[in-house]
Amino acid sequence: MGEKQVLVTGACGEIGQALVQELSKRGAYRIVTSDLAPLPDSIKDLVVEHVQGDLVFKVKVFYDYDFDVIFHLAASLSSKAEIATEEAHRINVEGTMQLLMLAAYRSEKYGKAVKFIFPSSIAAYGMPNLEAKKKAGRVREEEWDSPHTMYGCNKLYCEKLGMYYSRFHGQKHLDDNPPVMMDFRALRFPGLISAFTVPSSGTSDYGPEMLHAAAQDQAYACFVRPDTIISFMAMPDAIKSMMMLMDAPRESLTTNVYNVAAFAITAEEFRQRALKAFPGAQITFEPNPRRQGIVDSWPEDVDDSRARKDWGWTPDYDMDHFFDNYFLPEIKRRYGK
Ligand code: AKB
Repeated sequence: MGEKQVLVTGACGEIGQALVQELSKRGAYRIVTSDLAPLPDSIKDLVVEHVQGDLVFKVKVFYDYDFDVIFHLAASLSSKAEIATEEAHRINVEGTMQLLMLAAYRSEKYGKAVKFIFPSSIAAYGMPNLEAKKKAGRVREEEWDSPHTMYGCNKLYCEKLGMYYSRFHGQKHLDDNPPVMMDFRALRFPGLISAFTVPSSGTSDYGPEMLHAAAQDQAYACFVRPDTIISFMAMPDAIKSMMMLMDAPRESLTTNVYNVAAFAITAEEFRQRALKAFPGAQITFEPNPRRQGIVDSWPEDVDDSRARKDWGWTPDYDMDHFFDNYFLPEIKRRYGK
């Protein structure tokens, strides 16, 4: 089988770098990337072409490319999006819309369904208060979909746009010979943690920030309360889920949007794990009301049984395995401990 042509937007971000490395390791992809920034050294040599700049304006460059798969990762994350709402809307919604239109156009014109893999997020949910959050426990895809943040609204709306372009665009599905439609597949990720990169501008960042700070003997003031709980996932599992969803036969998919989960953990549990690994770690709690409010509106955990049933999803890393066999060994190596 020949090489598949893949576009990865937001390639310089945490998910982008890890995804490009995985695609390159697999070896059957011609990887094109885009981002506002130049490519970092970690992936520079793995990519055949990088288009630098604002996707909203750059997307026209891609109209002649025969992409098999588009991973659309470029986004303004939740904390930043809450401050710069208009910019977030432009990046998160207009950028996505432009790319969906491209995928829909290419699919219909050339009769080949472009796969569009879209990382959505637990930010698409909105729990009205802590009592409801505790009572709800693990939430399903169709529950509690009233996000409290600009970023969450953007993600939820773009899921709907993806469904529209892949199923109903132009209402041509009602024709006798409907055209080939693009193939939209979204994953709702929890907070992600990489041992190799540190996140920025998100609100689940307190978990990875705390651990990376502890490993470098830096004091860390956590911006949420100790009892704050949401689900997290190891970056290798996030990449695994994207590859599995990409590979899943279309007939096996019963929906366009899938939760994926690994382990729910409190901020205090993060602190205890950090102290166990780095006994001198200085971790305090100084909750920021706005960021606390955002995390409190996200569910404790998500129900990913639909992904498990439809495409065999299961994470490799539960909480113990994540700390003992991925994060701590890698991070100790990274910071020379
Ligand atoms: C963020 O904090 O904005 C993201 C997310 C949970 O979607 N990491």
